[in-house]
Amino acid sequence: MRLDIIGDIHGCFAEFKELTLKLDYSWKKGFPVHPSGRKLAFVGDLTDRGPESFAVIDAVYNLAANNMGYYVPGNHCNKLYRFFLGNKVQITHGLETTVAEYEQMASQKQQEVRQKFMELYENAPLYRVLDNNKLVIAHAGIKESYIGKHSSKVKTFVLYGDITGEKNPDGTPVRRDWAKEYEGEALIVYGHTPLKEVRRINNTYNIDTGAVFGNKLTALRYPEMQLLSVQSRMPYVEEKFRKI
Ligand SMILES: [Mn+2]
Repeated sequence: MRLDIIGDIHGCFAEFKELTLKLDYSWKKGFPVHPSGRKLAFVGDLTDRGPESFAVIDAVYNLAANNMGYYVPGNHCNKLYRFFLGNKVQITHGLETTVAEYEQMASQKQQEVRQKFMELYENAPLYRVLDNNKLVIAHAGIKESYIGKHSSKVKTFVLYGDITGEKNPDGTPVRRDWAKEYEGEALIVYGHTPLKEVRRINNTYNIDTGAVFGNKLTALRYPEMQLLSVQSRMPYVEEKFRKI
């Protein structure tokens, strides 16, 4: 199994396209295709804050529909899904950007993109166990004891990380450093917490390098374990980057 796993895109479609070209994919019929049949995988958080959330959804939908990509949802995907269900959600933390893009569309186009996203989301597992249990892709990571389980606890963990329910002084949720304690044999590839550089610890890789906060969008080539990035076109927002 040969994969290129992409970090949190958050509507940065231009950077995503550039990264796939750097990985030798070419775009045919609205999605990237690799000449030797490599597949793409996504750690979730396709949308919000960036300028082209629906272009990202469209490409990932096409990949998934053609069995050429693996997608797992992030917390932002979960919130957009609940918005499309008609649930009351706060249009904040970047969702306002996606909703604004959506509201600019004609109603027929709205129906089409809503349908595509909901189908993509509904067909996605909470996390992916791949390559004979050697690789797990989960948005905010996963504890070893949760692999294979699908309770609401596991859902909260893979979407939001190891949260305690408490808040930091800046209002962000307190997250425990599960990766530091991870002792499993499966490689865990995740995103969710933007970092200036990829963090590799105990067989885990956080590949969210803050594309939407002006840093870079990163791919991890599996099984080669080679990292490739492209520079973000967004303004740099220093305070969004975690120190761990
Ligand atoms: Mn996230």
